[in-house]
Amino acid sequence: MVIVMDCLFCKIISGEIPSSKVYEDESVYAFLDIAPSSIGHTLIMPKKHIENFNEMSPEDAASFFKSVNKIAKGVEKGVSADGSNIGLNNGTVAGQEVPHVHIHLIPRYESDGGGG
Ligand code: DGP
Repeated sequence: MVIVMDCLFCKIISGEIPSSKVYEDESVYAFLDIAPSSIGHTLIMPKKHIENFNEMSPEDAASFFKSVNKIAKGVEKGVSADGSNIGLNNGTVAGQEVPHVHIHLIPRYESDGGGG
């Protein structure tokens, strides 16, 4: 596994910076966003340091999205969500603030009014 010690999310993976862990296996780490857009807003990232989606190999992307699929279903069920927004800010110009690729899983609820 590649850990880059000046990377905020690598520090979260290593435990140097605490986080509210949602899920972890040998290749993926998921944790609650510090500034949640909804209850259960979860960030899902590969443990391997990859700055953005374009730098992922097709094999790593396929494996990562398999994990995202599993975690999204688990989180939605766990927080009794009615749906979710699943997104990835790819590059600074797209709003990516942390240069370690991650998915935003934002649970949505009938009571939140729906829509964007
Ligand atoms: P993005 O803009 O797509 O790079 O999203 C970065 C997200 O990371 C943003 O929603 C806030 C979250 N975040 C930033 N720093 C921390 C932190 O130290 N802990 C946690 N749990 N989340 C963080």
